[in-house]
Amino acid sequence: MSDAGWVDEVVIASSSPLPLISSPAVAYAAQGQPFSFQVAATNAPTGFAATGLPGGLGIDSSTGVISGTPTQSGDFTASINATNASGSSGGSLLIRVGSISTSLADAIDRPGETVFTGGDLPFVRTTSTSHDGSDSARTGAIGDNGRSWMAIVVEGPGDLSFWWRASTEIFYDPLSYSIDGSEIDRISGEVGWTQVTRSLGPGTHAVEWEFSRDGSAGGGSNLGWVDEVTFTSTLTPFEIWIGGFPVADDTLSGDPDHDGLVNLIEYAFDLDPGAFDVSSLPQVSLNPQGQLEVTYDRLRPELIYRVQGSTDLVNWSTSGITVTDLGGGMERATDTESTTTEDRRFIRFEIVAP
Ligand SMILES: [Ca+2]
Ligand SMILES: [Ca+2]
Ligand SMILES: [Ca+2]
Ligand SMILES: [Ca+2]
Repeated sequence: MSDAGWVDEVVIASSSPLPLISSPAVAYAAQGQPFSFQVAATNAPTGFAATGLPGGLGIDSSTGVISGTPTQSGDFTASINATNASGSSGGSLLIRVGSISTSLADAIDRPGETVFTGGDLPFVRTTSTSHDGSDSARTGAIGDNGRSWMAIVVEGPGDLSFWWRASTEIFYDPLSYSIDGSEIDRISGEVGWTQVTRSLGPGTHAVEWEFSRDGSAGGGSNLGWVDEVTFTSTLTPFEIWIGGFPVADDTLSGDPDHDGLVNLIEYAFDLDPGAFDVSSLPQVSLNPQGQLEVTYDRLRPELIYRVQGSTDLVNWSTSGITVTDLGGGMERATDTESTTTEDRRFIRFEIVAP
């Protein structure tokens, strides 16, 4: 017998990479309310699968959309899978099924926004303790080993801010907050109203507060509170506007519809950056004095609209251009040099973004 081993002709086959699940690891749903969640993955997935979904939900194996109406509340950790030509890879998705509370939306000062809550006992609106002097969201009065959570979903990028307070068993019964399923911070013991601020990146984000108690003992009121939740988008008005169009190039200087108008111009005149619509631009005409004239809506307050004249299409200047305020954001630019001194005159818009 011989203690030896051999390796010969090792071939590492090159293959395209497996799909990688890229959608959030947590989603919030309400019992009895329609739910929809897009499972997303990198590397061109062609099929999807999920097991362990809450009753009432199913996945579309070609689109990866989980939808349906959950029939029971609770926490469900589903196994999800994405497949492409190279194979498949998986991940897990926590679906917390609770309820939607409009009174909590009012309590945390996001009226009309969706607020999910659940756990052994849900959060409730209270007027007896608040930061704003009016009302706040209070954790459920859970016992040992209990959990009470509240969540909102926001569209980044933007700045999150809220106030919170705790009166619990120090260290063991924390009120925590998490972003997209990852805990960011926690408070416990006697903690007075404290403000938290945090910047969130682009995309959809879930913000969750959870009060959890361990197996024994308590402290203080055994409660936590959240108030004055704000989320301020840090997108520019242009970014919000272009986000409403399914265009590949969403930069200021892009021209994805190839109509010769860059996206900044399309934005300035509220055209469609995905369609050929040059004819919708403000039209230049001759006034009774034979002067070039254009009437336009100064639609975007952050932009500079400047009309310039030229005799040679090379040198442009605002000299001779008079602008009349027509009220309501409308203006009329008149080229007073257009007939008196020149044989040929051209006018154009210059749009300047901040
Ligand atoms: Ca409030
Ligand atoms: Ca405890
Ligand atoms: Ca264009
Ligand atoms: Ca266009």
